[in-house]
Amino acid sequence: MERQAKQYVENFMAQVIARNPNEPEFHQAVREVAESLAPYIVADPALQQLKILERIAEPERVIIFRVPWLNDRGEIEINRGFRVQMNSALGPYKGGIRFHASVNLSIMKFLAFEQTFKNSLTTLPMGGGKGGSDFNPKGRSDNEVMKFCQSFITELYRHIGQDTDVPAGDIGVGGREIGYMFGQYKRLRDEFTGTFTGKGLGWGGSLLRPEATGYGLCYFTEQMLATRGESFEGKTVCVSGSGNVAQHAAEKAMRLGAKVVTLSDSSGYIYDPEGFNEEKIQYVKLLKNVYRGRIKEYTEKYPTAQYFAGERPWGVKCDIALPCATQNELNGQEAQMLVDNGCFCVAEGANMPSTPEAIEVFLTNKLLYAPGKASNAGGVATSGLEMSQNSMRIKWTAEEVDEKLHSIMQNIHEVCTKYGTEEDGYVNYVKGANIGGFMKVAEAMMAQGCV
Ligand code: NDP
Ligand code: 2IT
Repeated sequence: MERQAKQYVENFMAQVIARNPNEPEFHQAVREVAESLAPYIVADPALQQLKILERIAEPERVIIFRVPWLNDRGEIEINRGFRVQMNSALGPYKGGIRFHASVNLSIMKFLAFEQTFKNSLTTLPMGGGKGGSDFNPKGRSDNEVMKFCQSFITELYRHIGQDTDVPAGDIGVGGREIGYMFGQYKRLRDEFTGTFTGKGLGWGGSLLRPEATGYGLCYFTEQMLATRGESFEGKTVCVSGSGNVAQHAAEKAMRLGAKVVTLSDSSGYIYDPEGFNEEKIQYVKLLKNVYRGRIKEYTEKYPTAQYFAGERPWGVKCDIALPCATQNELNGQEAQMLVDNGCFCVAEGANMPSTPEAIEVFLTNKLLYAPGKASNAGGVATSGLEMSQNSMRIKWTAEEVDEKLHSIMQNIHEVCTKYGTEEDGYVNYVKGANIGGFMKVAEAMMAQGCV
C-alpha cells in the first residue's frame, strides 16, 4: 500500500507539473497535500474514479487582466491583476488579495489551493480563491494606491459578488486598500453588499477581523501546547514579519504571558531581549500601519533592541516560533537551528512559510508543528463571520466574535488530532489538516456531480 501511495503521488505530480509548468510554489503546495492524501485515495476507488484530487488541483476559473493607472506624475503604469477561483464546492470563492512585486500565477494558485482546504477546516460555507497583483505599494502615495485599486476593481468587479466570490486582505492589502476597492465596487454595481471582508468597522466590517489571524494563531498554539501540558506562560517566542498577522500574534502571545523577542520585515529583524510590552506593540502598529515605516526604526525608539540587517530571526533562541511574513521564509537549515536551540513548537501565521525541508526537520524531531492552513485559519473564519453579520444585517460584539473564533480554532485542532494522530501518539498536524480539509470538499464534490 505504501508503495502504491508513493506511485500515486509521483504519477499525479508528473501530471500537475506537466499541466502547470514553471509554477514551483503551486507544485510545492499540491505535493504536500497529495502526500498526505495518497494512502486514502489509493484505498478508495470512488475518490480515484471521480478524480477528486485531480479536479481540486485544477482551478475552476483563472482571471488575468491588465491594470493600467496614472501615477502622481501623470505617467501610465501597467500592472497585472489575478483572481484564481479555485473551488466552489462549499460556498462562494473566498480568499484574500495580495499586492506585492513578487505576485505571479504560481503564487496565486498555491494560495488559492491552500485556501480551499483552510476554508473547509473552518466549517463555514466558503469555497477557495485568491487574487492580487504585482503592484508594489511601498513608497506610493494614498492617491496612487487609490488609483491602482480603482483600476483593479474596474475589471475585477464583474467576476465577484457576495454569493460569487468575496475578496479580503493579504500581504500589502489592509483596511485602506479594502476601502478603496469596496468604494469602486459599490459605485460600479450600485449596491452595498458584503462582497468584501475586512471592511471598516463603521461600514460593515466585523469587530476583531483585523486581529483575527494573529489571535486565532495563538488560540490554536495554546491548544497544541496544552497537549503537552504547556502554555505560553513564561515562554520565549520569535515572530517573523511585522504586518497584520505578526503584530496581532505578538500582541496575543505577550498577553498570554510569553516573552516575544523578535519581529522582522524583508530588510532584516529586530531582537528585543526584554520582550515586547503593550506600549512597544502599540508603537509597532503606529510605525507600520500609520507611518508605513521599516521595522529597523524600532531600535531608534527602543535602543535596548538590536537590528540585524538582511537576516531572519530563526537563529534566536526561543521555545516557540511563529513565522508570520511570507512563503518559504524558513528553510531546512534554519529549522535545524531552531531545534538545536530548544524550540519545541512552530505554528504558522503565514501561508506555507516553511520549506518542505524545514517541515521534514520539524516532523522528524516530533515538534508541535502547525501548518498555516490550520493555524492561520482564524482570519478567514472571521471573514466568514463578517459575511454572516452582513447577510443578517446585525453586528456582534467583540466578545461574541472572539468566542466564535476561539471555538472554531479549537474545532480545527480537534479535527487535526482526529486525522493526524500517529501510532506512537504524535500528532502530525500536516496530515491532520490536509485530510480533515479534504474530506468535506471531497464529499461535496461527489454529491454535486461532474462539474
Ligand atoms: P502584511 O502586508 O500586513 O505584512 C507582511 C509582512 O511580511 C511585512 O512585515 C513584510 O515586510 C513581510 N514580508 C512580505 N514579503 C516578504 C518577503 N518576501 N520576505 C520577508 N518578509 C516579507 O501582510 P499580512 O500580515 O496580512 O500577511 C502575512 C502572511 O500571513 C502572508 O503569508 C499571508 O498570506 C498570511 N495570512 C494573512 C492573513 C490575513 O488575514 N491578513 C490570513 C492568513 C494568512 P516588508 O514590509 O519588508 O515587505
Ligand atoms: O490567507 C488568508 O486566509 C487570508 N489572507 C484571509 C482571507 C480572507 O478571506 O479573509
